Amino acid sequence: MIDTIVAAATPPGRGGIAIVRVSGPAAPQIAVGLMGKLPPARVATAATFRDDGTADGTGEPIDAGIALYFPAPHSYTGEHVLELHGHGSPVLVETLIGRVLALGARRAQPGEFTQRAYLNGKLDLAQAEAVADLIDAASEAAARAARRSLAGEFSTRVRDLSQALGELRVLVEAAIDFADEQLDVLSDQSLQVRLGAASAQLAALTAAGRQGRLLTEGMTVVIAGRPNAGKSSLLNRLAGHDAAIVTATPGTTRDVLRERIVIDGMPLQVLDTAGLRRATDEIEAEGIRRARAAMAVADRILFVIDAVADPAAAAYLEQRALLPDGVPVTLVFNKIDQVAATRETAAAGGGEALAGGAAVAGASDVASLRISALTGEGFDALAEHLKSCMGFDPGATGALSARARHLEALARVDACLAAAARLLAAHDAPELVAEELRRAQLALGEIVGNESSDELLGRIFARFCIGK
Ligand SMILES: Nc1nc2c(ncn2[C@@H]2O[C@H](COP(=O)(O)OP(=O)(O)O)[C@@H](O)[C@H]2O)c(=O)[nH]1
Ligand SMILES: [Mg+2]
Repeated sequence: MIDTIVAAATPPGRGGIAIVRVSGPAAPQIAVGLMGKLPPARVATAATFRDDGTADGTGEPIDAGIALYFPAPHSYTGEHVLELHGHGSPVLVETLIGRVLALGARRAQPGEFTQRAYLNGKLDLAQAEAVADLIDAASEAAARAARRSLAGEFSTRVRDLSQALGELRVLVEAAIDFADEQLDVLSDQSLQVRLGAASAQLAALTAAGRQGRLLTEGMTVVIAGRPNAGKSSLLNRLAGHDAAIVTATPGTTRDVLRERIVIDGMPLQVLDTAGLRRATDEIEAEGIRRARAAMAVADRILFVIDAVADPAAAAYLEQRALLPDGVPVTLVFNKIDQVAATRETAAAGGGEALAGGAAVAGASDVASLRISALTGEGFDALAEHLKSCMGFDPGATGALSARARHLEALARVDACLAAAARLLAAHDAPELVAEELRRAQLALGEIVGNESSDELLGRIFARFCIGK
């Protein structure tokens, strides 16, 4: 038995109009209990919302406003929905909700209307998520990306890709069933071509989703490095205020600090962490453990080096093996204001000081920048670097709002397709190729939330009416 839910659809506070929304099978009888009649379907109807005794018209009026009734299945949730538009007073809203509860509804959980829309097939999972992204959009570009995903563009492209992979599977499964002709089918160039096309489709989808994710969730950048390198100073300058405590005492930062900043419309979550070294106490050890956990899920690590104390980036070379795999690193040589001074002193003394960031032995694969968190030098280049390495394009028009979970699923699809391509190239084991394709489809199904393998098998048999 599905229950009936109620909640205010407008934000709390005073305003011109407040809307209370009711969804579920009891919505019609609640309408009658409240107004003495059920408003005609989809027609804005003036009504008085009354307390007890409505049926005989004696109930005390709570408010007068507009009622809208959307009979199932033609509503947002797919259930009977009743919208009550009243005066925007928090007291009236609460009284009205209280009355609806007395008439048999219960309070809705967060997101429950959209959850019901999903369960009733009004939206798929990615679209349901786009509803939240649209509401949360912090910029016009983010709203545009969410709108496109909500309209189903992202889901459609996921399904198209899934279908392409399904067709490929059909061909590969055929090779398994006809073992004698296996080589012929597998060596068919068209398989390779189709797989290549699917990979290209995936790459375009991932790129659109990445832009959208950058617009909605922003990327996460973790600042790491030795104690006293200037990590907290870097965070403070990026944030534009003193978010973190900066002192000359190593080991000052113990917990992970998060700041949200925006660079040219790209939201950024910047995390400052405890310096990486052998901890001197339990709190610092926990801080370092948290620093490593934060790095593991970062989009990029800014590894801060004290360019004066450590011009050859020994701190990085020492930590390199301990950094999480697959998270790109930028070496940030800090305190260059001091380097210049040191260099002058050294030059005066006839020597040559090492200018940090010139080249780091054995670390040619990482980007490196030179900044001064004290003076702000190099921060424009840092901002440009962050935008370009994240692939953020403020003018991008094809962005589709996507979540980390979608991109993670797309990454798994990519791995499966790469594996399938390798197997195919080796003219080997069609079962394994089919398995990779199946796993790729399952990952895609997770995004929209409704791909079942039974459905897929059904499609295979429907296409391959094998009468041989
Ligand atoms: N000269 C100079 N000093 C800096 C710079 N950045 C940080 N410092 C100093 O270095 C010390 C450690 O800075 P802090 O941000 O707390 O480093 P953290 O331990 O890595 O977080 C403080 O005394 C800062 O004032 C810089 O760019 N130039
Ligand atoms: Mg610090």
